[in-house]
Amino acid sequence: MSIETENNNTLSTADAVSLGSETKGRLSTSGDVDYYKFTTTSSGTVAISFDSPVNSAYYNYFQLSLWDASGNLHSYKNVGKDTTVSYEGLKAGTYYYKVDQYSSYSGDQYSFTPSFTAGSIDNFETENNNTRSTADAVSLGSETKGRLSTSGDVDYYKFTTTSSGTVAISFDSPVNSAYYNYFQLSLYDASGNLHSYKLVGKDTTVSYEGLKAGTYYYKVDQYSSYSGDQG
Ligand SMILES: [Ca+2]
Ligand SMILES: [Ca+2]
Ligand SMILES: [Ca+2]
Ligand SMILES: [Ca+2]
Repeated sequence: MSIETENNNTLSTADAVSLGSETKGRLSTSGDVDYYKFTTTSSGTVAISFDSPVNSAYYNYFQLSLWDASGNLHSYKNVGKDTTVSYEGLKAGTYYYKVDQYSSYSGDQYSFTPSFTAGSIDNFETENNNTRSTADAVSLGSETKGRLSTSGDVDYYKFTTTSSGTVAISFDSPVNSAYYNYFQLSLYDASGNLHSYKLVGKDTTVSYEGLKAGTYYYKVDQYSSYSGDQG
């Protein structure tokens, strides 16, 4: 068990923590920010069990977020009670776990324990993939997982066809809404010309017909509603 040391309010002053061991901290004020860092030696999933000093299903006292070594946000979750978040698709490296206040404030002690499970990340997006030039290459016929880290995140993927034809992309949505469009799915050609787009809030397969052989870009971004869950 270890205890945070202030000031740990920035990435550069983050407290180093060990995988598999518990760390305790508290938000000294509503403006306090606590950064922790840990390093994984192979790719896989880190699950962080957060032990909250309050137990509310309605009020979010804490925002828990994970950042990579370059400062890219992986994802965040707002919580008011004990919560375990699994961060999948992490390549080996250093990560930052940030705890800060959300809409309500508790200055009582919290604790968290990160645990690591090694695994392949071949089918996960890699941030930053926010432009066509940093698009993740994906294979036809295989599944890729990603998430919108924030409502402003944009995820580009690219694939190449070797002959003319139709590409059908089956999108597995983390939400299921017939009324709200959480995602905008777009297809662009190699020159950045838009083929078409579709607004969706549930599982949807779109067939893009009449494509000539070449490289295409598939863009996933947020539309009118936001879900940061994995899709
Ligand atoms: Ca603190
Ligand atoms: Ca702090
Ligand atoms: Ca993303
Ligand atoms: Ca992205």
